[in-house]
Amino acid sequence: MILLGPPGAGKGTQAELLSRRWKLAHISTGDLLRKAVQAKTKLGLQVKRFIDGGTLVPDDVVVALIREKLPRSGGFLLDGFPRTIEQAQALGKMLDEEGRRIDRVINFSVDEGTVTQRLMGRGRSDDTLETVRMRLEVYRKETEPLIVYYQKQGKLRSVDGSGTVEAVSRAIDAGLEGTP
Ligand code: B4P
Repeated sequence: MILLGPPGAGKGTQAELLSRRWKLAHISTGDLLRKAVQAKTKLGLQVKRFIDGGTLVPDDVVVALIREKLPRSGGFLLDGFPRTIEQAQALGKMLDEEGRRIDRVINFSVDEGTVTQRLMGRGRSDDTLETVRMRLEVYRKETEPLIVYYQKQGKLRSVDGSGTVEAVSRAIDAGLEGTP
């Protein structure tokens, strides 16, 4: 399963709940990249400026990270990946080679005012107003086209992400009904 949506849409929040309920491995590229930055690993030093500036880490770096972290068997939940068409194509190819596939893509629709307010309230180091604006612009340009990409594959379920954590969780459950 993939969670798709603008920054601050609640992907990370719902991923925690979903991965527990559906017993899926939870892979958050944002968390993995932030941990690498904190630990000052080679990867961390390479990606810090992208995260701090609110732009995307280059596709080849993130795809290599996913290749390393994707469990070889069992279900998984991707939170914050893919974020570009190139990343989605690389993921599709990777899974095809292993005879696996993405079953569902949950798209969180939330307006920009709401996500900005949430992120400003969180106060992570990349949650400044300037960076949030940049992340939203990058989302519109690079990530939003994935909605149509997965819609065409018949995998997309859109949920209203603007309610409470519980309301969004219920909307996801309803959207997943009938999922094999
Ligand atoms: P991410 O870590 O993916 O961060 P995000 O999009 O800001 O957060 P998310 O949508 O998960 O929101 P959350 O649940 O935390 O990315 C950070 C950076 O990493 C990117 O800018 C980029 O540089 C890099 N990166 C990551 N993946 C990449 C990729 N694939 N390619 C390239 N670069 C990549 O919720 C936000 C806040 O809202 C929280 O405080 C939460 O408590 C609150 N909240 C959540 N749901 C709520 C609700 N229903 N009501 C009220 N508040 C809510």
